Amino acid sequence: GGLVGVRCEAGHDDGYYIRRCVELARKAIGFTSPNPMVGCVIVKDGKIVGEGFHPKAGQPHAEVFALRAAGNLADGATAYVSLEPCNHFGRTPPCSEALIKARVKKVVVGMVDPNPIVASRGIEKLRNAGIEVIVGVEEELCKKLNEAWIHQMLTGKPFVTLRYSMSVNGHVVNQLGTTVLQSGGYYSKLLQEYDAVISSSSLFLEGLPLPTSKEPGANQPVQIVLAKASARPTDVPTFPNESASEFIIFTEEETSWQQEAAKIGAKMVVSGRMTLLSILECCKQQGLCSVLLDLRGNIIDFEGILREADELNLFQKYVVEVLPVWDGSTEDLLTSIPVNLKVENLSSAVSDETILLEGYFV
Ligand code: AOF
Ligand code: ZN
Repeated sequence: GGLVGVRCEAGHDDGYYIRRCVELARKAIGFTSPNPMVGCVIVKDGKIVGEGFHPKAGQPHAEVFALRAAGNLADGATAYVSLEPCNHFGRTPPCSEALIKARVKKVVVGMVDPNPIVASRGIEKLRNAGIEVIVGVEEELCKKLNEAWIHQMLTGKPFVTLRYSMSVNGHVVNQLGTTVLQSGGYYSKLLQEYDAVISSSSLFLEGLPLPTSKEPGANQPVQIVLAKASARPTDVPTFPNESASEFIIFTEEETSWQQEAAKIGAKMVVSGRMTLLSILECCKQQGLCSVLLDLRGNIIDFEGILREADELNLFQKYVVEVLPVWDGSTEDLLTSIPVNLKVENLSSAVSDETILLEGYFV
């Protein structure tokens, strides 16, 4: 009888169930904005008896789906939630009350809700009802899951990611890297996470593929097109109207694009001097909380914007794809490497694999 009173199951710890919550939450990737992604698991006697995630703003929260699935088994169970249960009447009633009503014994919370209308009130409510609450399990993972939502909740500004492809010798590569748009490619997966993607009109003039996610059933970001310096008003691009995407086109002055834009139902914004701040303000007004800036096309179009972003710290994250290509001459390299190195042999040292760099601006 050494096992008496000891759980014979795998004996998963709290972290395991919160990681499962995050996995569930991600099923709604791209679809919950302006709400966060949230997952919930109900565990009774070491077994999962109910799971749920928040599918879309306006629809029930994760806890509601998990409690529904658990039914009576929620009585005396432990609820795991990647985000603190809410305690307010928003588009849906408070989850704290739903958990109390279902008679759960314990709640394990990944992270506190930064939303000022929640901010620990859900936890307080549960504790006041005599429920044991543990806070901060796999907290980093839960924060990463909703990094964009947390940023816009705390700053009131959209979360902006800068994305570009780079040659091994450090040049921005404009034409390449299109294969990553295929289903399963990192960029295709990345795009579905964002509310909007900003690109240059030269992308269309050069016939490069539209930055849309190729994942089946994916969220498609709103296409924000900047018609800038390199786009002469007479160069009217053809916008792909088979695409299900919504378009917002920014121009500094009236162009002859209106007709083409109307065909795809695009909203035209004539802004005068185009600044990233004005573009982000527009995003905010449209309820677009996360934005990906795609540097493909003509880099000149982004010059002012990049300078502004740098000065005002408008970028949060970068995703850079280093391609196994050499861009232009070997001149830059020759100035920086020992002269006895054989430059001709360098290309063979580069693998076929691309390297992905992801990081944060501080
Ligand atoms: C939860 N579980 O699954 C989510 C929560 O307008 P509402 O009613 O959907 O409320 C939105 C706010 O509720 C959102 O800003 C965030 O603070 C919280 N989201 N809370 O307990 C969930 N999605
Ligand atoms: Zn809720």
